[in-house]
Amino acid sequence: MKTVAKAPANIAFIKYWGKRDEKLRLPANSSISMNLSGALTVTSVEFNRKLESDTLFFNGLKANKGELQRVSNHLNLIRNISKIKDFARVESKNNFPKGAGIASSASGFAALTVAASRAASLKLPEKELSIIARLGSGSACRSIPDGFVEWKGSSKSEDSYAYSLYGPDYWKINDLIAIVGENSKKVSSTEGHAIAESSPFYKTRILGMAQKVKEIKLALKNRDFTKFGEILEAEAINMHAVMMTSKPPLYYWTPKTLEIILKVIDWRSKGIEVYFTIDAGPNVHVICEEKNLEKVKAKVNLIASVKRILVNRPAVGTRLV
Ligand code: 2P0
Repeated sequence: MKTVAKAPANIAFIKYWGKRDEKLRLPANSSISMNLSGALTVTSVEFNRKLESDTLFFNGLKANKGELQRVSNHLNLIRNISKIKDFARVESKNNFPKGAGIASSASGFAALTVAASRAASLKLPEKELSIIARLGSGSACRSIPDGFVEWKGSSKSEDSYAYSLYGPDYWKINDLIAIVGENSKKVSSTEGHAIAESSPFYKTRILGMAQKVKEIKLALKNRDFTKFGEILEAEAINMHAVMMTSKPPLYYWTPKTLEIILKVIDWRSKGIEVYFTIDAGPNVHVICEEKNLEKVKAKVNLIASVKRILVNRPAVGTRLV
């Protein structure tokens, strides 16, 4: 039976950078995110007795060996639980550029987890799906539940999963992704996590995370956009400071990234309430309230180095199609 699932990417307001267990993908801290309505992966999985190996297609093209291996390892988790021995044919499509710092691994492993587990006739609860997705790619666990999400850090695999804090309709805020670069990044996130600890600022960062999570959850509860924005923007800079001071240093920003950062700060000083966050890539996520969406979009559009804008609202999590 062929099963199809659709998963959103997510943007972390409090980020996951550094692991306490690399293999189990247990994060050094809890993180907070929002699912993105405009950055989706649709994945189909079909287990078939006649196949002699797993096959994987991305946007219609055969995947490379490394990608196939990571997906096969993930399918093995599901095969182990379901006792299915068949290989699978997996087809995955994104509506956003791969490796541009928009978490394609998040939506990818979330969709794969839900599609493959159902194709294997498993009916797993959301918590279980989130844990399995996490084992494929940490941030993928946050794309399983709806809307605004917390992924709990823990030293135990069974306790490190994501759950919904609020549904997608809870708060009308937007993430406009200003795309300035579509090239795949040179250093993968997995490699980046592994060297995070080499930054002299890493320990200080981690010590402050629990408090930061508490504060942003309070801002979210109060729908206090000013507090929310101030925390998420400082958090993005904090993470990038660790990235840039790792050994070797990771510079995900390009001059275009900084150009947009400065614009956002300038717009804010002129009374439009906008904030930014940045993932492991050059693109800037511009965060605003829906009442300012058109105004902000027009401003981002005027920046020559922005190739395109992906407009997102909060979205549901991963669903079978
Ligand atoms: C996040 N990122 O919280 C952070 C912010 C990028 C910057 O999670 O090794 O692809 O597969 O668990 O989840 C990207 O790292 O890493 C990421 P793995 P993942 O969204």
